Amino acid sequence: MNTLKEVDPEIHQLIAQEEIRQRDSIRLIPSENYASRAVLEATGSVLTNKYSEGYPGKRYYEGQEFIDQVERLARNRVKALFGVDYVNVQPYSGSPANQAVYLALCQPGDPVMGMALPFGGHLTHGWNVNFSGILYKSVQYGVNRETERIDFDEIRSLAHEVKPRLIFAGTTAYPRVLEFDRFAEVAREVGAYLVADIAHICGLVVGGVHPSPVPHADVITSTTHKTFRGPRGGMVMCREEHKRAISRAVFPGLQGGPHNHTSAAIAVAAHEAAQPAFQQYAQQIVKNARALAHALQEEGFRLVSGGTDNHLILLDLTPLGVPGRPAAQALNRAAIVTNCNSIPFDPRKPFDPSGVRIGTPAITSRGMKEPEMKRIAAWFGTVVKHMDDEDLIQRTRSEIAEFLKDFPAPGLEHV
Ligand code: DSN
Repeated sequence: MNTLKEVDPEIHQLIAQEEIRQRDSIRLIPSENYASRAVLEATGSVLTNKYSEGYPGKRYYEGQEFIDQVERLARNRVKALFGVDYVNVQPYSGSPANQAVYLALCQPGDPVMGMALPFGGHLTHGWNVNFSGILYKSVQYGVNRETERIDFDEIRSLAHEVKPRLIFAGTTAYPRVLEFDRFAEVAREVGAYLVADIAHICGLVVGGVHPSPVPHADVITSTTHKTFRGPRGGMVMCREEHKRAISRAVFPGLQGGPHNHTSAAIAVAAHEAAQPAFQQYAQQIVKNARALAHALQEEGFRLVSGGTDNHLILLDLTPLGVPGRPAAQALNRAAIVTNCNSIPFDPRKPFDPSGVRIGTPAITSRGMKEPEMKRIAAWFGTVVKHMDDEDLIQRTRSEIAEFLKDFPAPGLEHV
């Protein structure tokens, strides 16, 4: 980044500081990761200079001979990874990908169903302050109070009452397997489209450690920067019958020119995800999450739903008498980065919730395995139980800085 340093030392300095922060912390936010150097290079390439409204072979501007090849490669590689009929890599991120689905399949005012945000859904699955809850008649489902798992009896009875046009199956804070076959059964019964939003679990599906939605869902959306380890971006996959509606919804329905640098980086990430090492990576994410969950239980933490099947753990701090936000802030001071999060039926407010959400994608990218999960759980427990002991927090931070030297983070080559 020598040129940047010379031209804009202020921004250079901030990027360098952020890089050091990413290097020197245990990053447990389950939706974050470390993209590879190759993905970062494609993202920072001259493809950012080109406009390409349209699709490969049918563009509105000239000069697309290389851009068309880039976008075709991205699409074909993702198609091969998932075994789907059609892939669109143009959505700017996950929310625009979901917007495209509504635009393609629904009319404003249509009934739709998705998981409520406080139960682990996403804003775009019909939450009331989001376009999806404002423009559509959204009915939300949650989880069962006892099991803290998705309750298909509830979903079925709601779906029969509401007759939704589409049902979203997707989560951002749910530690269990998403049973796409059972969602599809309900969707079929009521004549709804099933939309699987696999943003969080994309890499796990590719790695074969989470069931694929492909045989069950009409449309699949995802971000590309979470477990998939690509650039910040989005994609929509669908069956042949929805290809035209989805592609028209993305462009010209919602967007102008695609971000070609992002398409290229998605192609690179798909290439990396096709290597055998990626399967091992995905398996290790899940093994690490189980090991971390187990070690945290031994530290006395209550885990929502009692454990995890995927990359994510949701902790209820109520039994410790500690709210989520100050705990997450104390952890951050010790260089353990998490986010506070609502738990199912949370009596506290979303901005000051009872839980903390963590996950293993980023630490697994650094090569950590089960023994490291025990150490992380021990530091985690110490900090949360002694949140006001700043000396202890700073000592923990120093120990963590030493520990991290053995686990270089992919992509961070400037520091
Ligand atoms: N913001 C993402 C997450 O953290 O889960 C969801 O899009």
